[in-house]
Amino acid sequence: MSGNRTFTMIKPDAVEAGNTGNIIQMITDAGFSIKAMKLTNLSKEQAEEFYAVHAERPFYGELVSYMTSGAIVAAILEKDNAVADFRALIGATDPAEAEAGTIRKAYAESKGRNAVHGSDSDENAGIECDFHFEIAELV
Ligand code: DAT
Ligand code: MG
Repeated sequence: MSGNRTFTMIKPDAVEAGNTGNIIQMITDAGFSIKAMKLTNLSKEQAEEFYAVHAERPFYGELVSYMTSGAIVAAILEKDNAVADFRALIGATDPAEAEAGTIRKAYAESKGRNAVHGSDSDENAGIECDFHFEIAELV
C-alpha cells in the first residue's frame, strides 16, 4: 500500500528567486496539505547526510555546496499516494526533460539547481521527514 506522506524542500535557487509562494500554491492546488513547514538552512554536515546516497557521484560536492548556499523551505506534505503524485508534480530531475505544468518546468534553472526535492519512496519519505522535523511539529 502506498503511503500518504512525502517530504519536500524548496531549494536555494527557488527561494532566492522569490518563487516560494508560487511553488507552495502549485503544491496546495495539486491537493497536498502541509503538515509541517519551515524556512531554514542546511549545514554542510546535514546536506552531506541527506544526499549521502550520491556521495560517489561526480556532482556530490557541487550538490552539497549548492544546498548550503542559501535558505531552503522544508515541508511534510500529505495526500493519498503522496510520493508518486508529488514526483509527478515536480517533474523530471532535469527541467529540460520536465513536462509542462510541473514545478521544475516552471522554476528549475538546471539539472543541478532544480528548485525542489521530492522523496522517491515511502521509506525515504519517512526517513527524510524524521531528519528535518520532530513529530511534535506536525499539525
Ligand atoms: P531527484 O532530485 O529528481 O530525485 P536524484 O535523486 O537523481 O534526482 O539527484 C539528487 C539531486 O542531485 C538532483 O535533484 C540534482 C542533483 N543531480 C542529480 N544528477 C545530477 C547531474 N547529472 N548533475 C548535476 N546535479 C545532479
Ligand atoms: Mg532523488
